[in-house]
Amino acid sequence: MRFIHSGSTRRRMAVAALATSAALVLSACGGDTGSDSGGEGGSGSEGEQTITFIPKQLNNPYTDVVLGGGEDGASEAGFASSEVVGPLDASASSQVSFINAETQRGTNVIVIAANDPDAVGPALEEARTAGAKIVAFDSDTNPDYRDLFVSQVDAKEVALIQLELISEQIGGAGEIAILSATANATNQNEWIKFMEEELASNPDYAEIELVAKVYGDDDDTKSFQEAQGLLQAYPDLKGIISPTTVGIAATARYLSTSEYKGEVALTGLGLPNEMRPFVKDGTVTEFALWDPAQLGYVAAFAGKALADGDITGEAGDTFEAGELGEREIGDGGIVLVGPPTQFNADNIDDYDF
Ligand code: RAM
Repeated sequence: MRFIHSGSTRRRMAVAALATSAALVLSACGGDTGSDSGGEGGSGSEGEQTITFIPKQLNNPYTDVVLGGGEDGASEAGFASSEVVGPLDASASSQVSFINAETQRGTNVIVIAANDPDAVGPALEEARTAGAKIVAFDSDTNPDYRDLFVSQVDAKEVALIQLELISEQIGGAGEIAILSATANATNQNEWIKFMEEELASNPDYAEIELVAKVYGDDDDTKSFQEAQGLLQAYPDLKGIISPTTVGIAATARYLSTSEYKGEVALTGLGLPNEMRPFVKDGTVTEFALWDPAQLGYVAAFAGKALADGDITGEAGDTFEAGELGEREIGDGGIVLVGPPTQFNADNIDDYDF
């Protein structure tokens, strides 16, 4: 499994922690910062193209791993410069001003993990009119606003893995809750929708009841408090699914020092490095995730293929994604990265991200 965690990734974390204003711009590949592509947008010639990543938020360790891969991909794909800009919170409209700034600068490719599928729409439309190619990754925009979406894993598969894990961990019966990120996030809502459909239709889950959905906004403190609130509100709760790396880590931290440790199951999507202590101390049995670095890496190559005019984002288009090989665009303009891995006490030490 490919994994990239460069020094520059750690540098970015440090800068993000210091940032006090909404705007943050970092040059990753060196060279200029896109100013000489002025207004040409997607027409920049090969070797002069610029790419900017706009994650959901900067102060999120998951984002950091994704962008480490993005930075490597951008440099290997041949972008002249690669940058990361973005908000410090994942609220619906927090990315709009960053998109507008990239349009002004004439950035050739904008890679975005949308905090809201529609709030970013008008700004992305303006960017496209100016010539930019739009790659959504991690969390899709409304498909009208992007050229393609690089998805970690098939959304239904992500949902089903988490249900299988929680069902195993609670013996197939009892009350469960979902602790999500923000209420607007496309990826979270897609996964939750598939989980609810499966709970309602799969007889294996007939005795599992989803009693609550709460939102920690991918904020550590809020997620911790939401976890605490769930346990207070639902004394019979048997398990929590948290399909967000921030949420699962905060919930694990809460459970680990509470009377519920080992009693209330917790699974979802987590970073092995954050979850390791909670697997070792018995708070968590098993959880899942894909390799986040691959997501950024493939998105960069997809952006280059779009900017070069090699692909348009149509189903059936293919492009080379460096050391990860050829990728094909599927229905809905979706490129799958995957596969997901399940982490437990037996294998967690084999992973370093
Ligand atoms: C969080 C974010 C992100 C999601 C991961 C699993 O960091 O919500 O969008 O893909 O978790």
